[in-house]
Amino acid sequence: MEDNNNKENFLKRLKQGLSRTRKGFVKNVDEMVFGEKVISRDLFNDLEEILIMADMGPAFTYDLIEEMKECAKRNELQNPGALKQLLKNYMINILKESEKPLCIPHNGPYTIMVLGANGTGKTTTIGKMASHFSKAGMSVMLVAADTFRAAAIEQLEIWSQRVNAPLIKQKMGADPSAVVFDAIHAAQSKKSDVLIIDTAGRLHTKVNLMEELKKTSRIMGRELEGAPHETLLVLDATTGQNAISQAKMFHEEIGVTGIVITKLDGTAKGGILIRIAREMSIPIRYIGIGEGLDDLRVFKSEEFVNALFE
Ligand SMILES: Nc1nc2c(ncn2[C@@H]2O[C@H](COP(=O)(O)OP(=O)(O)OP(=O)(O)O)[C@@H](O)[C@H]2O)c(=O)[nH]1
Ligand SMILES: [Mg+2]
Repeated sequence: MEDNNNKENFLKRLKQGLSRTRKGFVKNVDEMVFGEKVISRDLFNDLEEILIMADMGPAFTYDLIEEMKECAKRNELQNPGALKQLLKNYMINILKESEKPLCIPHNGPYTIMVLGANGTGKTTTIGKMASHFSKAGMSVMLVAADTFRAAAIEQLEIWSQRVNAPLIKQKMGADPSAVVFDAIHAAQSKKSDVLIIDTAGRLHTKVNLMEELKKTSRIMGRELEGAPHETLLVLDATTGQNAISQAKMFHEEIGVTGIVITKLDGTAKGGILIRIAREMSIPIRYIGIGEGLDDLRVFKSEEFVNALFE
């Protein structure tokens, strides 16, 4: 995943993946900026509208425009091009705060409980992460704790075969806490480095879902100190504002330690990363830009912003 050839390929795909966000945002900024000769009040108004449309969020937009006005007053914005550079730097600075890659220690099993609303990409992300960790030389075990749907267990099983990682499962309808109980003991006896737990995105009610996730997390902590070491929330970028509400809800209920943002390839709402970074102080661990095994990337702020602007 990290060698040069792969890196180049990924950057190409990242740029391609972000093309819809770029078209809806950077292109507008470019048109606005090149259409103007001087920095004017209208320019700020136009920029404000573009930022809001790209889902950057009102807080970020307000701060940025204020900062730009200050710079303009100090004559630091000589031309609209300088304004674009300022925007880019501002985005990188905000996103940098959220750039804290997962660091897996050697004294495993390191347990990652994956949460998220239905269809956000949990199971797919788990498959990609398992492949990423295996390539880095770690032994990975997967856990089918989404026992609500038979298809969910089968889907994870396909990934487990694809990435050659053992799967711990029980029948549909089994208690997820019982599945993770087994899994933790299996991972300890097999000396697995990483244990990744897939959970349900939907139950009969939201209250049931939250209670079940809390219980699963509690049982893990009881069986293994510090577990789950990472509570990883998967958000679908195409859902824009909804992703923010989900982040707030899961964080309040369960406590989230890391975020993955998927489907950046299918949306013009890439600005959602800015909102997450600005409004939630939770690290963004990975971004997803496609359905394939290699379409997951450790989040790097500068790489992301550069890919967006190039
Ligand atoms: N384009 C694109 N599709 C993705 C990405 N990640 C996941 N998907 C697709 O999104 C769909 C749902 O993914 P799943 O992994 O099944 O989602 P889930 O959260 O496990 O869903 P439930 O188990 O039903 O809650 C699948 O068709 C995936 O292939 C991504 O980064 N880009
Ligand atoms: Mg799933």
